[in-house]
Amino acid sequence: MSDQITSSTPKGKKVKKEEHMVFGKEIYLRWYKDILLMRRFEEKAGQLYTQQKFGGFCHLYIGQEAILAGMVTAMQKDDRVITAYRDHAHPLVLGTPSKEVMAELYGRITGSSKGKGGSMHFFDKDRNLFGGHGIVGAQIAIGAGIAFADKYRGGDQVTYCFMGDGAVRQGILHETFNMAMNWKLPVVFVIENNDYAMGTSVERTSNVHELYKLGLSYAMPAAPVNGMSCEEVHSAFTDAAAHVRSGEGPFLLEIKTYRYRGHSMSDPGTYRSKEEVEDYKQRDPMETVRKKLLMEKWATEAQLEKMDKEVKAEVNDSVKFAEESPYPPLDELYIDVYKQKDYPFIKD
Ligand SMILES: Cc1ncc(C[n+]2csc(CCOP(=O)(O)OP(=O)(O)O)c2C)c(N)n1
Ligand SMILES: [Mg+2]
Repeated sequence: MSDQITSSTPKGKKVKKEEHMVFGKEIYLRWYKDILLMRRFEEKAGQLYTQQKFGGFCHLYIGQEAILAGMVTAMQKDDRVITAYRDHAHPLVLGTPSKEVMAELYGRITGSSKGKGGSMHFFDKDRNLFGGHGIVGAQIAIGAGIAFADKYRGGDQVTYCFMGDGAVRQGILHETFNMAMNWKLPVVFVIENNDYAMGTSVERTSNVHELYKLGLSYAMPAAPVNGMSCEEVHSAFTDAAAHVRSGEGPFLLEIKTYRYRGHSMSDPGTYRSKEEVEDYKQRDPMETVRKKLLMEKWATEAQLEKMDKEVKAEVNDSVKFAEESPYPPLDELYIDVYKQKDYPFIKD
């Protein structure tokens, strides 16, 4: 476990943590493959969006991939994931076929939500992905609700509830943290602190810049994590999930990360310097994992090149699949739409 994880509750109760996790060839290869898929898929999605092949919004996750790579190797299969609108990488890493993810971006019936969700609303029931939410902070309460349902049913699943640094300034975070702690809900709250909410830096939104400290007012154990390191992310998720599964209630992770691209595709990026972006790219998780694989002789340059080619081919296939798929037919319009027959406010 990373030295950075120094969490304790305000009462001084230390959180149990795994010391000195050792990682081998298999996990590094998995991280490399997962990061490659997320990155190549989104590089392509960015190009296609610019060419107006699909519409709506498009928020890329490029730069932040170590978070999901580290999460997925630490989680149990039926754990739950919920996030905001920067959500293309989540289904990919959880195993939704890339062609279904691409078709969803294109709004086609073969997409993972039958083309009705689009870029900001990825769901996959079979892989316990509960969205994809466009209202900043909304998923914080929904994530706690999922955890409540699991606890109520007596399950041992953990919900990983992702939010941005901008979302933590929403009031709903405080109500949710309080209730989740009170009811000891099985949820890991994950702040992906990429330093900006659109063009507004963390420093400008509040006097509290160390966001993990937001948990401490609710006696929620919390820890800062280096989000450019798959090892540190994996360790942090492992420890947080173990704490939650032991019945002790929520855990808060503040994962420090960075998005290389703009907030969305229409962001001129005038709020930050080129040097700042370059500085983070020097710590790029894909490069770090690649160097480790080569240094340990767990893979050759040629093998990594082959992996990259295979991933690019998979992404190209997903584009072909999406472009050849039809749009949802008209009679799909009212299917999967929630309605309540006795809703009292409907007037004929
Ligand atoms: C309730 C609400 N207010 C404002 C917006 C507009 N908005 C969309 S994204 C965003 C910034 C959120 O930033 P952050 O939580 O840091 O996530 P990031 O984009 O960095 O992943 C804002 C203000 C919104 N979607 N919902
Ligand atoms: Mg942000």
